[in-house]
Amino acid sequence: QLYPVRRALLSVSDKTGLVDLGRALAARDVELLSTGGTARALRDAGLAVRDVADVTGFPEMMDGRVKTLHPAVHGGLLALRDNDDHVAAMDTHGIGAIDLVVVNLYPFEDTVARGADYAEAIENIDIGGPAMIRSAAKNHGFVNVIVDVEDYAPFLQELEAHDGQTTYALRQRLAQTAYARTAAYDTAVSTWMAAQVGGPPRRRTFGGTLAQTLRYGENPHQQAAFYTDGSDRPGVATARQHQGKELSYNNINDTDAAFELVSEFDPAQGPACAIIKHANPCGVARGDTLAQAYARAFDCDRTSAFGGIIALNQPLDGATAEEIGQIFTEVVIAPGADDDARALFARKKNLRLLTTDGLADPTVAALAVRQVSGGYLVQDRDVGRVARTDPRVVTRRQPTDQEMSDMLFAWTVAKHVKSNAIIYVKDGATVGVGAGQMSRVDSTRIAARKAQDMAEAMGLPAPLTHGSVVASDAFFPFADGLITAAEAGATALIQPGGSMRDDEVIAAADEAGLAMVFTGMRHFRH
Ligand code: 93A
Repeated sequence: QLYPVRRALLSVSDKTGLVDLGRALAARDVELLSTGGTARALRDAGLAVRDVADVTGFPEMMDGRVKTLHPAVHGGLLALRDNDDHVAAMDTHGIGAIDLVVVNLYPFEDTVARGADYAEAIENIDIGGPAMIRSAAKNHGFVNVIVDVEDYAPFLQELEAHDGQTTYALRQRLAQTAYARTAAYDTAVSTWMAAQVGGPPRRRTFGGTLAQTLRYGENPHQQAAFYTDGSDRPGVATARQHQGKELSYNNINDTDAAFELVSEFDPAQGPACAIIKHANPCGVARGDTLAQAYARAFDCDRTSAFGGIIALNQPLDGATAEEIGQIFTEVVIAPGADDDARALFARKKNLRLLTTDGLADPTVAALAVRQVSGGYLVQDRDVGRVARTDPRVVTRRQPTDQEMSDMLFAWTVAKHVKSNAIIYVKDGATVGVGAGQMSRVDSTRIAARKAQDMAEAMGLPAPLTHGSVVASDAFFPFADGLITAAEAGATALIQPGGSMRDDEVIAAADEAGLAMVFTGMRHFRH
């Protein structure tokens, strides 16, 4: 099971850590073989390297398209060391065994991410690299394959621990990583090609890199891990955590929901805050200051906000941190945090603070993938937006400017609330959220009921739904939901329209003196 590493082939595009690795291998008398640029980098550092061209007897040709695709390489990787026929074939053809392959591939993902043209993308499809990775990984009984720079150090530790040899367990683990890498690489190529071709591809795959093993999943008896897709956009996957214990599965899910929602609110138009519980917002608000935005979001549903996840659209400041610190909060995520805020939070051991480089882009096109048993559902991310002039007024009464602003705010929030979603908003703050109910009228009632509870708890003369506006993520199938909203004190309503009974619903709105607008767009979220 323990096999010595005597000969290594190094061929890397990303030369990070290469020289140190080469030195450490050379110090163990490992012979180094290498391709053009890699050999040059090693030689420049004073290391003895043999060119692969010397081993194959062929020069690198066709702009490097053919460098390592040769039996002298692949025979050396694939030969079973304990098989007499294989060993005889190596002897006959003068093939030397290769015990270690260190390869990282042409940077195809980065090349297409920076918008390279078709020809350049094609030239960055690595063929020889994945071929070597796959050969070496297949023969992991004897051969080691490293595809990640992060694996250099643990590999050298293993050589150290076993006197220049490696264990089967290590080689097997490296092989698994190697196949995941080539699979992800081909996934990137095929995803890019799918976009070039257009339409849903005949086959598609999904890849990811382990970012974190989680303590458990949605529940303690479920194992879980977090995989990232290589995106460098601001979000929960790329955020920096400054304090507090590790994020849990539910924390990551909720933090994502919070940050995506708050990113809808352009900081140029003022501070905004979203508080999330169980993937749904229990308060979203704008304010003159960030602290006020938080306080107003908190006032929507103080009970639910306990242990919530807070996202801000501007860097966290001391005053806001002070407010947030009044109750227990799981996570705060913001595009930065000043020293005052950091110092205040440092005293709260259980609070996690995450910062990002800016907000998420709510307009960026992407695929949303959901698993069902037996497959995946794939759709475009919901980037639908309604501009101020889009909604069509369908009632006798026109909405006021304030009602229109609040309706658009409510509509934006509705996109981030599980259906059936009903959102009451007043002066740029949610005052009632009805989420995830199986009937729309129930969501309408629950949101109003919660607003009533809050009014009682805060000693207000009337619930905040009085004089509010309402957004509904899909049309009202009957007038009952609208009537409930009107009874709760709503004065205007935004919804997609398109029900068979729109006439009834419009008549009920006119009857109650409501202004109502149709967006012609739906925001289901399940
Ligand atoms: O064009 S290739 O697909 N043809 C090959 O035969 C081949 N062999 C290794 N690309 C090939 N490579 C890749 O070259 C490696 O995967 C690595 O990314 C790169 C290293 O080239 P250099 O040593 O010249 O910098």
